[in-house]
Amino acid sequence: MQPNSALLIVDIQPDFCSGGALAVPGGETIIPLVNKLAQKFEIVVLTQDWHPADHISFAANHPGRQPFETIELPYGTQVLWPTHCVMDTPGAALHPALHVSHASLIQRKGSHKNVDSYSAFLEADRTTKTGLDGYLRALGVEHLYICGLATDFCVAWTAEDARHSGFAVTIIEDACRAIDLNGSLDAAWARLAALGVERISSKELLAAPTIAT
Ligand code: VGL
Ligand code: ZN
Repeated sequence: MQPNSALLIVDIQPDFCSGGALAVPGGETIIPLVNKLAQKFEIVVLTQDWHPADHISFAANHPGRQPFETIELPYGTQVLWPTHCVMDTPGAALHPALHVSHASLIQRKGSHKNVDSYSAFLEADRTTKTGLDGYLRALGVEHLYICGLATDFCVAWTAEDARHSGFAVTIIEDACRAIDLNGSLDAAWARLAALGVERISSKELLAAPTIAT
């Protein structure tokens, strides 16, 4: 691989896997592949969805509201989720089957009570930065490969913001799984294509002697 490429592994946590609070269908099935892909990269960053129990994105914190309904917040429309990835609970841990010891950074997100953060770069108010942009730039990263959960939310929003920040972005399609809520997966792919986000299969990536940048 070229040192100006990095792998970003999004939200592989028990709450997004079978039996979890916000299970993404087949979420855990990508983990062996993600472990293998990570070996191709010198620079690997993990993200971790990490909410306080009173987080604004939880339906349980809006009396009379049900999970998967939407509400309007000062920063826009917010999907109300089942309570998930509450900081310091087992469901919020990095998944125990994930073996990426050489990852240099764990970027947490969604920790501010009043704002969600699907993106690993910019919170849902579209103003508050996580700092990930500066970290990657300081390492000389120009091309981001992204995999993880969920394709249509945290992977997609992260990929969009990465493009807006000027990175080349490639999503490793079969190393992701989607929630697919009311057509969210098709909508996400359309937005990503319009921004010039590339898609690649893990087979293609693993076969490449070096990663083209
Ligand atoms: C996610 C919904 C709420 C994700 C996180 O990781 O895609 N989705 N929080
Ligand atoms: Zn969340």
